[in-house]
Amino acid sequence: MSITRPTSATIVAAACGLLAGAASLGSAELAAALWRPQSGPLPAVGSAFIDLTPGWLKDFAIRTFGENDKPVLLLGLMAAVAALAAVAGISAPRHPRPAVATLVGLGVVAALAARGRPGAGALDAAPSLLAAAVGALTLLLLRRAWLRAFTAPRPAHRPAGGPTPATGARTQPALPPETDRAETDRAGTGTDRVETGPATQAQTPRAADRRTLLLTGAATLGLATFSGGAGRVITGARDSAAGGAGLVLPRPADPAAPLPSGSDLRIAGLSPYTTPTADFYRVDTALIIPRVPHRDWRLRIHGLVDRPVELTFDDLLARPLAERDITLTCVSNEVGGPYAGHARWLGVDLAALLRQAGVRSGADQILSRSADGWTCATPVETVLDGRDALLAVGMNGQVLPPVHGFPARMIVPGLYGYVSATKWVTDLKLTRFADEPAYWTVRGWAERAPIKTASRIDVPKAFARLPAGRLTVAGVAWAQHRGVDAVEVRIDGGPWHQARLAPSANADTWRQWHLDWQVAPGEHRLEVRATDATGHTQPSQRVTPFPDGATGWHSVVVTVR
Ligand SMILES: Nc1nc2c(c(=O)[nH]1)N[C@H]1C(S)=C(S)[C@@H](COP(=O)(O)O)O[C@H]1N2
Ligand SMILES: [Mo]
Repeated sequence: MSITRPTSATIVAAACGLLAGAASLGSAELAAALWRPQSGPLPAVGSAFIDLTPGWLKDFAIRTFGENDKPVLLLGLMAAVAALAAVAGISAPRHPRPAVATLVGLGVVAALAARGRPGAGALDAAPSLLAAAVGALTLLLLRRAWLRAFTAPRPAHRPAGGPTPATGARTQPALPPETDRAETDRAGTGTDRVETGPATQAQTPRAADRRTLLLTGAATLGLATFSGGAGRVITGARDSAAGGAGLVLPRPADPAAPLPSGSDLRIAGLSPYTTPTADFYRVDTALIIPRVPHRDWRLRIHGLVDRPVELTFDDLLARPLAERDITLTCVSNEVGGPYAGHARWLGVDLAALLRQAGVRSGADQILSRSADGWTCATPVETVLDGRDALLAVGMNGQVLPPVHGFPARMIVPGLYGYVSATKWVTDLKLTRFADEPAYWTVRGWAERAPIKTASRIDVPKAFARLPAGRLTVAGVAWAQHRGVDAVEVRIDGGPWHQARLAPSANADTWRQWHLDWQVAPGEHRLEVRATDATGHTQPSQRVTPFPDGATGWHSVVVTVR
């Protein structure tokens, strides 16, 4: 078998497939925008994929692509659809049924995925079914145009007394093999031109067929761009309307004290004490950020309670708001990793809300649920033990941004995000751990997950090349709700040296630290470890984030010249 260059006929056929795929996705985008953006075929399949991927693959994606894992997944899905659509286009002339079945099949799979999302109804399948129909229809239309343009012209189109076909293939009803087709095409065009005569008669039958194909293609492209673009515009308008723009939050009844002076050492390259909201890490399973207009938002507190509660956003704002400094950390953070951030949160006292509902003695778990169906299991006792657990509506002096959970999210100091920090929260059910596992517990992550004591070197950066002399080593350390008591640094495995600790707002936040050093030229390895207020020092043993958080000392290697 030899590899031959694809003929122009084949390339045009592939383009027809791609156009059908684009029209299909474009129309689905518009339909989904009119209904629910999450119901679109790509988000639906992508979300199902996220929920179904085994932990190792998810870990790989997070390690490799970081916070770009979602765009990478969407691009991958689009590439897969494009490839299948192109193949469908190429096979359509001779095998129309499998080609159409490919596009319809994709749409049906997407429809099933959309229907199967948490909280989805029958209508959620509609955009994908529309995609299937539009894909099939446009592929068939383009196929018909392609056949006319690239195979034997129908005798009816020939001028009376027209030329005898140059080859037998021209009158053959069955499709010739690809190579013949291209030859026929070339021969045909040549013959037509010779016979056309006056330049004013521009359209030979063959050229007319080509023009029809081009127009059909252009119309399909127009449909794809218009519907896709309109879908985008509608979704964008809805998103900004639902994002709480113009919403003004009440002043806190219980404001946070000003940050202690010196809590931010302001060393270049060191993470600022308060993470600017725009730089705050984001971790969630949402391919499309849930948009819940605050006027429609409701929070239900039910399950093992004496008095089920339902709150509107106004009810929430009518309660006294507290402002608290709390550092959030993700369990998936590797040693030295970026998934920790500090913010000043504004919210209502979560414990008071639960007490109002009256938690029954049997309940040991708060199963919180987000607008997109994600679930999270928080131990009841951690919320009721007096710590500053919040139902937060504000972050760093502003309304909670959509990516961080607008209209409301949970924040519980001392617990990793996956067991405490439900964004877009709409439901709190008091249950038992033994009865109802949450999203990540089902996938093997620990049921209980207090944040482990950790420290990170921010300055110097790994593999930095530095001038000899005084070297500043600086970073952050956290042990939320216990507090960091000491940070030690060592160089090249030597003795540990106490770093200077900056003050922090409270034990629920991280602390900055730094240490100055005289270093000799050469390659050096810097290591850090923290000790929390219970006297526990970070162990050297490296453990992966799964199933309850990484351990080990962060180290960086630098070269001093
Ligand atoms: N609805 C919802 N809330 C969620 C998650 C999620 O996937 N869905 N992820 C949690 C995890 S694992 C973490 S670490 C924090 C991160 O919060 P952030 O994105 O605001 O930094 O949100 C938590 N809340
Ligand atoms: Mo997380």
